[in-house]
Amino acid sequence: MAGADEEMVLRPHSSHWGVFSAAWDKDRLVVRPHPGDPDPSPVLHNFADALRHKARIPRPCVRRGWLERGAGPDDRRGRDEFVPVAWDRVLDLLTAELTRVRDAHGPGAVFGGSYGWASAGRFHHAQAQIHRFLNASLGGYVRSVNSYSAGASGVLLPHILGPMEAITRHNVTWEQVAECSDIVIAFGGMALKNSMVGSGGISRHVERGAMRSARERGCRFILVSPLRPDLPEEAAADWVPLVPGTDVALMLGMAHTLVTEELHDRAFLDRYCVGWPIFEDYLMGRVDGRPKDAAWAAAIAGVAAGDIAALARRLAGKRSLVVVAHALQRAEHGEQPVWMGAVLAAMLGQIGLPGGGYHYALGALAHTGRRPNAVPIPTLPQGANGVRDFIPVARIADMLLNPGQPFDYNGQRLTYPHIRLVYWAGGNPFHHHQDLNRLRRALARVDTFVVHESAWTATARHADIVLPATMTLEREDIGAGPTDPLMVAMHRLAEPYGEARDDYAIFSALAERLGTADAFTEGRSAREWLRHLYARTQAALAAQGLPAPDFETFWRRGEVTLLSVPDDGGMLRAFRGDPDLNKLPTPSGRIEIFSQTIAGFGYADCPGHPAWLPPADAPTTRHPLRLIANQPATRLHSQLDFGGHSSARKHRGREIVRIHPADAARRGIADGDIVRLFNARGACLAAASVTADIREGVVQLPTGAWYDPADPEEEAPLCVHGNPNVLTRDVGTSRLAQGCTGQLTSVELERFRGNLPPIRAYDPPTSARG
Ligand code: PGD
Repeated sequence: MAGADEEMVLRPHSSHWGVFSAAWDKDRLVVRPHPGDPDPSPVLHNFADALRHKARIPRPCVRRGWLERGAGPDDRRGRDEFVPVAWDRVLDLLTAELTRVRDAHGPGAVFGGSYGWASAGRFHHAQAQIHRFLNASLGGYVRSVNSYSAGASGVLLPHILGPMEAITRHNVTWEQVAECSDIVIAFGGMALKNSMVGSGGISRHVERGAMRSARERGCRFILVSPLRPDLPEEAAADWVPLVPGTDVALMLGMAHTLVTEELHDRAFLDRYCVGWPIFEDYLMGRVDGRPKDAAWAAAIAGVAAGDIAALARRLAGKRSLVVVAHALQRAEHGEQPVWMGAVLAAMLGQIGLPGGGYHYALGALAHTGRRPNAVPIPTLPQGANGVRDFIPVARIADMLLNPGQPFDYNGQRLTYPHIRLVYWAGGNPFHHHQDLNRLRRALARVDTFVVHESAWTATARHADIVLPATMTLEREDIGAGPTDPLMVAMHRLAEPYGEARDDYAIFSALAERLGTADAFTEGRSAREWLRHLYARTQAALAAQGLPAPDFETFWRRGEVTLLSVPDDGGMLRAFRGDPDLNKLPTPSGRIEIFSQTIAGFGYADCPGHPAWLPPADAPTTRHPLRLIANQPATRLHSQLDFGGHSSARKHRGREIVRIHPADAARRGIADGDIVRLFNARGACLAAASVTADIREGVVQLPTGAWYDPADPEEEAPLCVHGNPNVLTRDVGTSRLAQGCTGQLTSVELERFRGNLPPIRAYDPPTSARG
């Protein structure tokens, strides 16, 4: 077999879940991880079957109702047939519609927020492409701010510590954990399924090895999560399976113990923080008569008071690291665990020391715990947006359903614009958004919904105009991430599927028709853009006296090594060294345990210091189970859900829901049974996996199984495949950040007794075959 491999010409490429090379062995695509990767992601195996899968979109399609009756609100979206249309005609139709909307309503009637991860290549980066096109050709668009990943923390952190990047990308590294940490407490864990992913590509998965080395040196890990797999076996963690969404209460109980036993670092709090006395009054119950002691916390978090107090004692006086996962803030009041984690770390006095202190989102992505690149990586300039309106990204359905209505965000009172046309490329809102039945109603309101996609996702099925995009393997690009040391020449590995075109080619053709081609393309072909974007990184490497091969050499070799900044702890280390010279970029220049700015906004759902705020969406008698709808292990989000690795890990075609043996027994559910999860918003099927690795009263169904309505004609159809976003709530984290709250909701679950409906999520829609 080695001989056969040697004959194959392996060509480099990259993905968000790993750098790799691939070659054709007859008609089979063989994928090999980068040889330098110590722990490659198995998700690479989703590629092989994906290229020619029936889910791919071969040609442009237009929804029959839109084609026959024209643009306008229509609840047939997602229910209608599609008509294949030739490229020239569809581009003419779309040009006319873009022109109509722009001329009649202005570019402020176009939503181009178009959230989504798309592919690793930095030139064919769908977000950059669509934003550049809308700026150049329409004069702008309504944008979205922040992300579904870090909606709450992205707004909170600058108020209390500093910019997100400084906390997540230039802070404690995995090397420091391996060498210096005595004890790491991970709220929400650091699951390898999350750190296997880094946007732009990742050449070395180091997390498992770092945790193993730390552990072998004697470092202890504590996992605070309802799910045991949230830390790998290598960490040999002590597991604290708390009630989901109660981390703040548990942290407060620990903080109370630290104060009563005088284990907190008063000198650190005085020198480096503002607002400790105000918070201490709250903590000790001087404000509301309710001390937030371990017994109080135990009743909320479902962890024994003695265990909570013991946790606090274990951390004190050591090189302790407090980690808070992204997942915790993707929930109601998601700002609070991020803030309280920082306060707990401040009380322990280790912030800014090697391997100690606070690291929000360590292990939540491959970007974190690394050293940032000291040279710029390629990015496609997006031009200037002439529209001022924006929404926090997860407020899309609110915006479409409530044009002209006010909403709060980060101290501002804003107004939802009236959107006529939604244009999406490189994202899947029917994967990423909450309460999908509400999203369907919202998208029915617009005049036109345009989607570029490589496969028939539910988002494509709800569009009016579907333009087939190439997938990454079908084009050349440059892969690079902000904290990965390799820049990769992504070679083309396959011809485009059917009539699929690159997003760049589609936007270029539209720009040509709109008379804006020069502004959009600047006269460059895709290959010329790669050369152009490469030149900036090359010049920066040369300026540092480092190897800076010309483009041809880079392309031939397949990669170039970038320069990383030193492992110096970044902003927090410098601040610790001299807090007067190296003030934090907060209003006080210190860590804000109390924020006068946030308090001044007057938001009851986000007061001026971290606090325990009970969730409105608590379990009820009808929906007694807490559902954790987290990131999947078998794919990135919904990408390549039809690929071999993802498909093989389903059961009878359904996504797996994990349930505790006691909860399963109570409902007469056995391992492998098909179950129905339901609440007031919707219902879906999944296959039960009965396991003691989950806290009793909690079920876990990952995101990413493509939405598959049994009968799309229904208002709230059963998803037969297992997309948890039919169940989640579409509300913001708070009036401060308005982040996504998809991580947690309440459900009931029962054995499904009917005939099992077929999975049709990957079948092309009616009339679009061939
Ligand atoms: P992806 O599946 O990555 O999900 O949401 P996101 O929309 O990013 O979607 C990317 C889409 O882009 C895919 O359909 C893919 O086919 C398409 N695509 C890839 N390359 C190209 C290209 O070059 N051109 C075009 N036109 N299309 C392309 C992810 C989002 O989900 C995120 S980041 C998070 S953190 C959230 N997590 C949760 C969660 O934990 N729980 C819930 N309930 N919901 C969540 N939603 C969020």
